[in-house]
Amino acid sequence: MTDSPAYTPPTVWSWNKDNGGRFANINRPIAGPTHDKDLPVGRHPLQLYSLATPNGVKVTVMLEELLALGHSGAEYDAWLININEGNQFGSGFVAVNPNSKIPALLDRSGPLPVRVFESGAILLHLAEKFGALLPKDGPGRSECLCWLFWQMGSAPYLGGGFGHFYAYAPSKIEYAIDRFAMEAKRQLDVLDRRLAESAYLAGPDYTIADIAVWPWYGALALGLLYGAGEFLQVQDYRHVQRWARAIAERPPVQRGQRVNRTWGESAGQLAERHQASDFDPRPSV
Ligand SMILES: N[C@@H](CCC(=O)N[C@@H](CS)C(=O)NCC(=O)O)C(=O)O
Repeated sequence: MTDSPAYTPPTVWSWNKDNGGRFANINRPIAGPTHDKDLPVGRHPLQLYSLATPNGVKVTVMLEELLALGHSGAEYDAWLININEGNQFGSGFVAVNPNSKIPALLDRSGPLPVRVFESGAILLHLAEKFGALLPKDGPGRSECLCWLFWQMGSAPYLGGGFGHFYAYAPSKIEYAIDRFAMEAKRQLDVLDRRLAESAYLAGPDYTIADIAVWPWYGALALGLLYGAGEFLQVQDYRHVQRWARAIAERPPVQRGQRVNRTWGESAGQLAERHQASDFDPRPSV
């Protein structure tokens, strides 16, 4: 292993605002709003405040899947929260998610608005509200919730661990990349073994467990995350590959990936979504 520059932590940690990391302008050690800013509200009962990162895509895919199943009550307004510009620290956003992270949902369909934050909680809220994409009872439900919560606990090692040190950290630290590459590969193997015995994570049917896991591990397997496909030899996880490709072909998944996306090919971008026709191709000017 190559040596990293020696660092001895001081007795008491202090905030170095100039540490130069990719997210140095938004990361801070305190919670709460930094500025007053109300959130916009559209005409649908479901108001989503998000960005098309893997955590955001889980929710837009879920909403597009529900609409495709005929649940018209899942119509939604998706508003863009630009986390690189600190929109997640506006007072209105913090009122919906005190953790200042996308995605955040305001369900205004009842007498009082209900706030829902944490993507796993949002998927569960929507699945229960519409009675869809979550087995009602029995072992299938339990299996679905296990994989949903597995994702919530595991992905920070992939994103905040492997992805951060492999792609974003200001210097390449061999120890950190090794540690988290090992964990990312172990997680891919966990999924591969499960998908060797089952078409989808919870059993024979596609559920919110797949919707939660796919934007992270499906994207990783398809070589779309951190440019790390070759490094992690993702093609070796054959069952994950089969599952990832099948889900990528679903039209609601393709629509959901476009919502609140402001980078990449222009045909793949839809900064805000307020109705189904927003996906229609725009006439070129
Ligand atoms: N556990 C949360 C994680 C959400 C999360 O980490 N969101 C990121 C984007 S993927 C974010 O908003 N980051 C902004 C920040 O950290 O200031 C969830 O699943 O909803």
